[in-house]
Amino acid sequence: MEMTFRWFGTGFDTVTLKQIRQIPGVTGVITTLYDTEPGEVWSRDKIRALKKEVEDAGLHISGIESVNIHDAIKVGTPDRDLYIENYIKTLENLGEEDIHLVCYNFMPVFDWTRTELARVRPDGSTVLAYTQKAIDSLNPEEMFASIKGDANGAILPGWEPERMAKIKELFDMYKDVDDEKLFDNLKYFLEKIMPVCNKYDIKMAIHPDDPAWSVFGLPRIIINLENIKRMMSMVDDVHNGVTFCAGSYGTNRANDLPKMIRELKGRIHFAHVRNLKFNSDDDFEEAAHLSSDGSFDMYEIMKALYDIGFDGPIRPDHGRMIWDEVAMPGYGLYDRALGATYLNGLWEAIVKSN
Ligand code: DNO
Repeated sequence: MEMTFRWFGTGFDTVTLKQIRQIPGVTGVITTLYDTEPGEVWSRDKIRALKKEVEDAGLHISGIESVNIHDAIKVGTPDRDLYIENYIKTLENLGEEDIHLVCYNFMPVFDWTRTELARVRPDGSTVLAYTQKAIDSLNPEEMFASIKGDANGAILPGWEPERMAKIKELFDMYKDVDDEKLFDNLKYFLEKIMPVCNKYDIKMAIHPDDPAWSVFGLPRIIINLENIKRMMSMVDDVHNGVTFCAGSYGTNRANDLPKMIRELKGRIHFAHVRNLKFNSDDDFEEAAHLSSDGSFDMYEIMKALYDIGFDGPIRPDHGRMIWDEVAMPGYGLYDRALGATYLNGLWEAIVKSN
């Protein structure tokens, strides 16, 4: 396992590479070209410059999160082949630059969904939170406006204002797409990209839908073990794997996280490890990473990763906003650094007791 940290790039992230370098045990970053649009080819020059910047800071790129998928591919419109070709070119360029892990998602319209970006917890920290009641009383077109006031000026991944401005159009595009269609379109995409992934040994790691159920009536497929198994077997290649995101799969309390990890042995290429605190089955908030602050047993999650011989990157996930930090919700420095340190501590104890 390698402990890593998500970094959005200079100009987009309040956290610097120097700060990341000083978190004990963190050796790599998970990053992206944040100013590219889905469907665009990532040039080798831009990838190389990003790599150099990271390496000059004494770190390395452990993976990309995300190379986003154009809606034409998810919807399956006639122009999807063009965007798949562009995706393949981007993968080639990443492969040529020795980058071998790509996290992506196949969520329609919205990426992850939260109804609050700054819920206040008893200790005065603020966290991302979700309550189904709020979704049920909201028109999807108002979703972005309802949360953006708490974004601390940051552009949230998946919630880019240009995208949100086209929200009506987006919903319209997906009106005939159900779960089956989405599975078909994912299969079509994966079949086309597997040759280049094999050539360059690029591990594709699909991120789960968050929350792990349908929101606003949109189809959502990467939500549980059964569906992941279906996804893996429809294109049975080790490069077609998953990002095991504890906080996303964990939104559905029927998902047994350690059991899922054990069953996905060999196909988890990347792990996001964080905790959630449930107030009811459909109201949760993103607690500190520590087990006792939330509802998950973080030791059991790390132990399951250890037991399957997981050797990919792990990153702490959304952190609380603490110590008066002003940053992108979920992506400040302090609480994620505490998370990394805690997860490293669990890992060391597990290693030594085995
Ligand atoms: C939220 C993230 C997601 C994730 C994408 C992957 O904080 O976990 O935005 O990066 O879904 O494509």
